[in-house]
Amino acid sequence: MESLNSKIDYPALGWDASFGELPTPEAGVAARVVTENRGHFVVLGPSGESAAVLAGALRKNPELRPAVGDWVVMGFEGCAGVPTIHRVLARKSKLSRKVTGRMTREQVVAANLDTVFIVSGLDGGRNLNLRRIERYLVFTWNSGAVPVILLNKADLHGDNTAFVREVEAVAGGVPVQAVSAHDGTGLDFVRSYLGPGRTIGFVGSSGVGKSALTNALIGQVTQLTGDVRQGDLTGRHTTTRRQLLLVPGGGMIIDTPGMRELQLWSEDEDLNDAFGDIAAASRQCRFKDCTHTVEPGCAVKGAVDDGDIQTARLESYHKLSQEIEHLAQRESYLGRLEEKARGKTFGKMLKTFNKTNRKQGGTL
Ligand SMILES: Nc1nc2c(ncn2[C@@H]2O[C@H](COP(=O)(O)OP(=O)(O)OP(=O)(O)O)[C@@H](O)[C@H]2O)c(=O)[nH]1
Ligand SMILES: [Mg+2]
Ligand SMILES: [Zn+2]
Repeated sequence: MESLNSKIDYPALGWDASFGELPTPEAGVAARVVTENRGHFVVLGPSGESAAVLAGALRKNPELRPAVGDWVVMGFEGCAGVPTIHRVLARKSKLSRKVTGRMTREQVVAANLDTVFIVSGLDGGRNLNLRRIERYLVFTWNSGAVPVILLNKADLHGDNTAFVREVEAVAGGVPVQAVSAHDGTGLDFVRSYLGPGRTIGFVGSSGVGKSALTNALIGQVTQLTGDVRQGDLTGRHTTTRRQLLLVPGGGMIIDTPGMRELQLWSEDEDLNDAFGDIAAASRQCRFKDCTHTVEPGCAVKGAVDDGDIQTARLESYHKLSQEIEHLAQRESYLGRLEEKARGKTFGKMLKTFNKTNRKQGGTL
């Protein structure tokens, strides 16, 4: 029997050697997650786009669940021929944040991206927030995908050089490009990251124009944008679901809803990637474990005094650093709790075992 897997152009959809061999027909069919809505998935597989459901094991464990952009293996044994997703293949990159609220859990925003575009809007000062860009850089460096910064709505100004320079100062070498979804400025730059098999993603606050850029690159209105005001949309995010879309010339875009609150799921390493200037200066601090707050001989504070690093940037670094440390503490605390709980369950098991055994004349 010819494998169903051979009927689609997997490489064009982003499949590469890092995902291993395509599954044999007996093992299932590989497909890519296009979107998800309350446990209902849409995947792109050999029969085009289709609905898919999760196998029980994945439904029960949030950590095993697929995200948009994931490659999954599905079977057709389920009810009425709806494919069942059995497992998620190891990701080559993943954009993760902490779930909102008090829970300490990872939420995978999108998977298997090659490039993540951090989008800001040039409409008024409110959206060009350097501190927010720094936060998004730490978020993106963690993903394993390459970050690029886009300043959208360039059509609102004659000359955007000053904006680009201002952002370059906090970008740590990440490219910064002024673009416009409306007049097409800079779109060729974005297109240079697309092409068969390449997946890009747009992240950033609500209203910066992620969906407008998506539409401009696809060449037709696929995504609803903020100017389409339907009574019940007012005051809410226009895009409500993450979605993978095919670009006619090759490549894919994952459009995401703006995040009201981006809580990090990152590590110190990501912070150093995003704050290369501070990381470099810190190597000259007198103390190896310098916190760049009160220590004498702190080269980072020296750089601030010299005007090489802005005070606001160092403050931003401290804030994000504390957030990452707090997250690490919560994680290890929860890990310890879990261990304890497991220990307790084991203790209980042992007790029951010994009780039954005693009755039968022996203990462990
Ligand atoms: N002037 C100008 N306006 C733009 C541009 N791109 C987007 N807009 C406008 O900005 C508003 C928001 O655009 P969207 O594409 O919906 O923004 P979004 O980032 O997708 O927002 P969410 O889906 O809510 O996260 C709309 O009114 C767009 O018309 C641009 O390049 N220039
Ligand atoms: Mg949108
Ligand atoms: Zn220091």
